[in-house]
Formats: sequence, structure tokens, C-alpha cells
Amino acid sequence: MTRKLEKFVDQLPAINTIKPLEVKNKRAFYEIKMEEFTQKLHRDLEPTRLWGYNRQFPGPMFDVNKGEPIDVKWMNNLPGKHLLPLDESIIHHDPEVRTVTHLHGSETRSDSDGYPEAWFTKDFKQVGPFFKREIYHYPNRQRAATLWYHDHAMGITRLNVYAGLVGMYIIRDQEERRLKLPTGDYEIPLIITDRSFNEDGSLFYPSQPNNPSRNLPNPSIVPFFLGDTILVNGKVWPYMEVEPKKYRFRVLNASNTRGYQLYLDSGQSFYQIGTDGGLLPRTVKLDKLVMEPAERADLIIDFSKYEGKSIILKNDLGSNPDPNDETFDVMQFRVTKTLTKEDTSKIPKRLSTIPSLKTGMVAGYRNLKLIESNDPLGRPMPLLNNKKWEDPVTEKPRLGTTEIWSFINTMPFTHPIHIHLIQFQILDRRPFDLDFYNKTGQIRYTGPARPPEPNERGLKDTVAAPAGEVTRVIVRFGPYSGQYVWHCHILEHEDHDMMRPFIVRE
Ligand SMILES: [Cu+2]
Repeated sequence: MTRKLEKFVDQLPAINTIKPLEVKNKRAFYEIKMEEFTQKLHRDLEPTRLWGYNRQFPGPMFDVNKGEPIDVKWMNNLPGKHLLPLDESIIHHDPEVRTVTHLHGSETRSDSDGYPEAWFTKDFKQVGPFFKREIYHYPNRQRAATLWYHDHAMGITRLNVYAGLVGMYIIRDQEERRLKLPTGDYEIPLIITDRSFNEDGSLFYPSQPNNPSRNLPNPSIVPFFLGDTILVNGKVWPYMEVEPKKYRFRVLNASNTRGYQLYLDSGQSFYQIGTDGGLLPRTVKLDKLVMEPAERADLIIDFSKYEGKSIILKNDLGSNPDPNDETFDVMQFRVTKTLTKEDTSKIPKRLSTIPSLKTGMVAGYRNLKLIESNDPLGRPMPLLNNKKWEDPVTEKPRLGTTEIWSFINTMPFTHPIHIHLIQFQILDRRPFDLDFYNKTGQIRYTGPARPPEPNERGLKDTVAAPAGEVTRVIVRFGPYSGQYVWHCHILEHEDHDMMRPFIVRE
């Protein structure tokens, strides 16, 4: 779709940190406006019309301390017409432009969690049935972590996020500060997204699936979306000039569907120190890193032996058949800056202690099947436990109890499963015979359970549930009761009923 764009001609944009509007009784208050604007995404592209927080894509970064709660007023100042094709057959779009912000990975009360039906329009003139408050409250009581915020409005999350409504949110704490990790100019957020563009520079998002097998409405939701162009921090295939020293990168996959397997073409290893919910117990040395949508990786890359060299951050997962697809490249590092001062930062071996949830009592076990089905128009519609969004709530864990959830993926591809409110621990993954399952509906294991990968042994809020495997996570439900959601984080799936409410009971 996109014409050939030259790589590594634009500098990686720095992401600014948002300042509070005011601080009252030690509590910071922020305002963020969602607006339409244009932004130059590549040297040779016309400015692109986008939706963003405070007229930026990605939005400004929150940088807060553990124990310091904040309030945020998210305001919808978007035009009345949507930027992208709206499918009337999955949800009625009245009003068209609805927004609600979810702080992904945060432990937040349900009235500030961004429930999909808590959406609101410009000046809160119209609101969804679950709308409770204009100002969201974030307690920031959890450990230091790389969180992110993004739109979550019912039935149009894929479009609102694709239009640009994403941003990063960092919580810091003392434990992490003691580690002497690279900081300041040497700590860089990298928000990776894929997009496609029309000739005029506007965003391309398909209004129908390729080769629809029957008469579908136009627009009609697509079963997945893979852009042919990779952006980091809102620039197409950018480059970044670095000093020959260690850098910390907070990497977020904010793409709709695309997963990445990242590596450096210099052949060098890198180090993962944190995951979704904060620091890992130990540093993990990696040659390749898989990131499904919504996952975060806190990385250290050491450029000290690469003075004068250019290094490309590559991706070897999921390129699409389009000949313009160049998604095997992500960005470039140029080790061309002179070392300003001696690098005293560390890559500690031991990072943190994460108490295991396995030692406590387990109050419940749930088998949750990820199942392919079809909607009334014959389109693929993967579901959770064969239930649609509208079906009555079936998952009702009790506040403060621990449960084991088994995601049984009977489909031929990975789904990244996200649970709101909590950070969980991955127990294991176990393969089963998918053909046998499809014939009989029975699970027959074909191998032993595998423990999580070393870089998954921290707190997670999103887990890759691979095809033909049972992925088990252990969850302690709290610290708040209320109604939340869990869903696949492939946004095209989430919008088409691969999302379910759950209730944490008192
Ligand atoms: Cu999915």
C-alpha cells in the first residue's frame, strides 16, 4: 500500500514528559486533550492526519513515583466524524466518536480503569452506560513498571488506537533507583507500531478484508491488520545517534496485531531487566526477543564496543505477502556520538524479589478456551469460552483470592491475553493435539508443561497464549473489587467479541 519510503532518514523523536497542571495537597492533577492534528511521520510523506493525546503521536509520557497518586482529566476534543472506516455491523456508532482511556497494567479502581462502555464524547455531552467520572484517579501503589495508556472504547478500540491514541506511563521506585541503571539521556522509550499509508500521506486502514468470500458490508471489520511500515515513537524507520555506552530502552509493542521478534544485526546480545509489571528477578541475556501486542520489555543495550558502527534493530516475525512489506527492519542505532563521560551504569545480575503466588492457597481454577467461531455474516470471530461480550458475566473471582486461569488456545495462531486490574505470574505452557481436539473436543497433551521463559518470570499483565497450547497463569484478584475486562490484545479480535467482562466480588 505504502510507496517505498527510505529507511533511517529521520531521527528518533524524543518523547516529552507531561507536567501536571497543578499540585494540590501533594496530589498532581493533569489534563490531557485528545485532538485531531497532523504530524510528519517521514521525510518524504506529507503530514499525516492523526488523533493523539495533546496533539502528539505517541502521546506525552507520564513519569511518576510509586506512592504518589495522580488525577487525570482525559478530554475528548476530537471532531464529530471518525477518521477511519466504521463497521456498522458489529456495533451501532451513535455517537461516532467515543473515547475512554485505559492505563494498561495499572492497579486502578474500576471507575478509573477505562471500561469500554464508560466512553464519552466531546465535553462529556454523551457518555456510555458505564461512565462514572470525568477525572480518573491512579493510585500508583504498585512497584516500578513500564505501563502505557491507550483508548479502549467499545467496538472502535482498533481504530482509535490506530489513529494514534497511545502513550507511555512510567512508575519509579526506590528499589529500582538503587540499581544504578542507565538513566536521564540514556533511558529511552521505544514505542513500536506498524502502519500503512495512502499516497497522500494519510493513514490507510482497510475498510474490508482482502478478497471477502461473500457479500460483506462496507466498511466491514478485518480479522487482523498488519501495516507494511514500522514506526518507532511516531517516525517511520528512524535512526538514533548514541554514545558508545549502555542505554536503557523501555520497549512497548503498541501495534494492533503485529508481533515482533527483535534482534540486533551486529549479532550482539542485549539484556532484559524488566517486563510488563516491572523488574525481573534476574537479568536475562538475550539474542532475540519476542513481543506480542501490548507487551513491554525493559532492555539494556551496551554500545561500548561498537564505536562508529551502525546497528539495525531487526524483526524476523510475521512479514506479510505485500511486496512493499519491509517490516524486517525496525530502526537503526548509530554509535557516532562521543562519550561525554565515563559510563558508571550497571547491568546488575540480581534485580528484584518477586514473591511467588504458588505458595498460597488457590481458590479457583478456570478453563478458558480461545475458540474460533463465525459471526452471522460468516466472518471469523474468535471468542473466549464461546461467549460474546453481551453474555452474562461468568468470571467472578472473590476479592483477595488467588485463582489459576488456563487459556486453552484451539486456534492456529498466538493470542496475547490481557487481564485488567492485576499483574499475574505465568505458571507454564503445555502443548496438546490440536487435530485430535478439533475432531473430538478433548485435550490430549503431547508433551510436558514448560515453565515460562526466563524473561517472563516477572509480573505480567499480557501473556502470549500460543496455538495448540494450554497457557496457565496464577492471579491474585485485588486490591479493588468491581467490574473489569479481560481480552485478546489483538485489537481486531478485541473489537469483535474476543473480550469479556469479569467481576471481582467483595
Ligand atoms: Cu486474538
